[in-house]
Amino acid sequence: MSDGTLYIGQKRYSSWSLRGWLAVRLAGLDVEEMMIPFVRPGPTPAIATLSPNGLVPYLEHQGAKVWESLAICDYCAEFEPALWPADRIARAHARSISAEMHAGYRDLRMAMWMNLGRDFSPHGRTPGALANIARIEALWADTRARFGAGGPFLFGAQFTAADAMFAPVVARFLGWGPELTAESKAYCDAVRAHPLVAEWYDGAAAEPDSMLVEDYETLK
Ligand SMILES: N[C@@H](CCC(=O)N[C@@H](CS)C(=O)NCC(=O)O)C(=O)O
Repeated sequence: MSDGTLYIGQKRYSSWSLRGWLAVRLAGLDVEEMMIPFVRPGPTPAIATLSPNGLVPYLEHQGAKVWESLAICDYCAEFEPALWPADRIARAHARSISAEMHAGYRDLRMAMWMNLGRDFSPHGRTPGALANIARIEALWADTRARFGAGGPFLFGAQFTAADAMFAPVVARFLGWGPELTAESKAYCDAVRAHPLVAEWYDGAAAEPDSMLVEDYETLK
């Protein structure tokens, strides 16, 4: 008997689910994974009626109900404090960049949606998406320069909640191939090689064709 359920969308498409799933797995919570495939046009009725904000990821764990990926990261950090950097100043930075991710980059998200099974390069380079990418690259470079010594992730050797929050951005970059600095590419490669990220990609590849969503398979 597990301690609860993590509700997610298709691994191929659900960028926010990836964040919540990584946090839950990094914290080692013993929860069932329940996938509710998106239907289009949305919202997906089974998700809309289940989760308080009508969205996934949504976590039920030991009586707690947690929605919004950043809140799931914080909840998971109660069980695995290393999800955030131990140092106060690094932790403040990690929370700030994670909150910025959570609240922003809408142009990037609209122009370069996550589809782990497609190579959409060289499309999606709208002015807004490129502006978001420039900001993300600057933020990654600054974070790595200040806190990343000793490992390939944003805060060094430890894959933190901040890396979980940016993992879907990495997936978008790998799928749409925008021009990136060598440093950004190295960070993307490190995230893609993380065993949990690799496990998510494997799960996406194993999803049946019946879960494909035409809207996310074709360029607009
Ligand atoms: N801010 C939310 C965003 C969650 C979100 O937008 N989830 C999308 C999927 S990635 C969703 O559930 N969509 C419902 C639908 O498409 O029917 C979070 O951080 O969890």
